[in-house]
Amino acid sequence: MINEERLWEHLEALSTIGKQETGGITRLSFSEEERQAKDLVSSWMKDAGLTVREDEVGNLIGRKEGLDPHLPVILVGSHIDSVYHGGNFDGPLGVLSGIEALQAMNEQGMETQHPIEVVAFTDEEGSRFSLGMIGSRGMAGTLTKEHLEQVDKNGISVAEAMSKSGLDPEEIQHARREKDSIKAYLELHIEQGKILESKNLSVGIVSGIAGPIWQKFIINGEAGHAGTTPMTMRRDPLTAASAIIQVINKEASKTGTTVGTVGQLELVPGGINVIPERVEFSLDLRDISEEVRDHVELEIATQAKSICEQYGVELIIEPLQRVAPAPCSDLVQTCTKAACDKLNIETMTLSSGAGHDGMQLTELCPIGMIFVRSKNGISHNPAEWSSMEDCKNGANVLCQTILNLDLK
Ligand code: HGY
Ligand code: MN
Ligand code: MN
Ligand code: MN
Repeated sequence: MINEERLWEHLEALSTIGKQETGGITRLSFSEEERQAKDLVSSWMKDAGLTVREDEVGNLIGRKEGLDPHLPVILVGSHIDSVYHGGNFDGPLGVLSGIEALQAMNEQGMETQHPIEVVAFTDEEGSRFSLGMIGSRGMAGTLTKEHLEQVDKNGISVAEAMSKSGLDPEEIQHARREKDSIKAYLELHIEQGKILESKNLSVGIVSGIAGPIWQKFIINGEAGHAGTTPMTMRRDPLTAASAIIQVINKEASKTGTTVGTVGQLELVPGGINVIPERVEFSLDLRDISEEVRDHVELEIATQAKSICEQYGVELIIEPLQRVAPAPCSDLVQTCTKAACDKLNIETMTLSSGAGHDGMQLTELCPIGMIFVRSKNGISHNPAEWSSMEDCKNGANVLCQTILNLDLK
């Protein structure tokens, strides 16, 4: 059905944009690299025979008309922005497989009743503004003015970055889709974990997506002279922070399903002979159960407060994002299973620890995901890799699932 050589060539070509000398890809939202990537992907959408547009929040959308234009859209896609020093497949596999599926349909003269769209969502990762999923929030109509005020590490806001890339932040509400305008959203993505590999399976069907809480912990203490300040007379925020980070690790490890990560840490002023004045670190806390996740969050916050009292330092916990875990719809899972059966591809159902754009669309339409095996489960790392065979299987399942959804 799909042309795996062409898909592989596109994956390799896209992976050259944002390539870092030190390895991996850094392609941040509203950056020059992302603009180049969008131009390249847009040209492939046109080659596939799709009409191409960019919506008011920068989502790049390719559309294949259906025989009945009044029917809701079947939406597929993913993202082409990356984390710092990320891999070649996280995001691009879903966008390029969507284009490849529609190109194969057009080349083989396959018509569908529903119009089909493939989208490259803006800023899924959140690497630049510590928010994430800006494009899918825009499509869901949940992107707020506050979101647009969030700044990157150079103090540039989302709104400014949007304006610089030719978008008008005042127009974002026009990206919103009406509830009955999308029949279903389906994303092909690498698993970014080890389960499919451990079962020697190429493709998986996602049952649900764990919900992330992102917070910034700010601890204010008192800068001082490393040599003249006795240990008993310090208000050292870094000592408190290190105790809190141990609590995060302990509490998140207790449930067996929760994951807690401190990915960013900054201290001020950062002198070798200066007791720090302030420490900031991030918390990424997830679980497939919202109740379990929120309980762990409370545990961490309670213990963090008492640690800071003990060290005589001030604690501020700044919320960055909070996304509820998202179930994948039976409709999409059933259509995906039927596609695997038709293609004779053995599969399994598994949950996603990683967040994805579909989480923002659950109020708009049923969502579903297809996973492709990740070598050693590695992702958000230059060593991220999936085989051409597995990518071909995933893209064929995506194509067949679209056709199955079209008959529903
Ligand atoms: O953070 C995530 O789970 C995803 O890679 N954006
Ligand atoms: Mn991703
Ligand atoms: Mn990612
Ligand atoms: Mn995603």
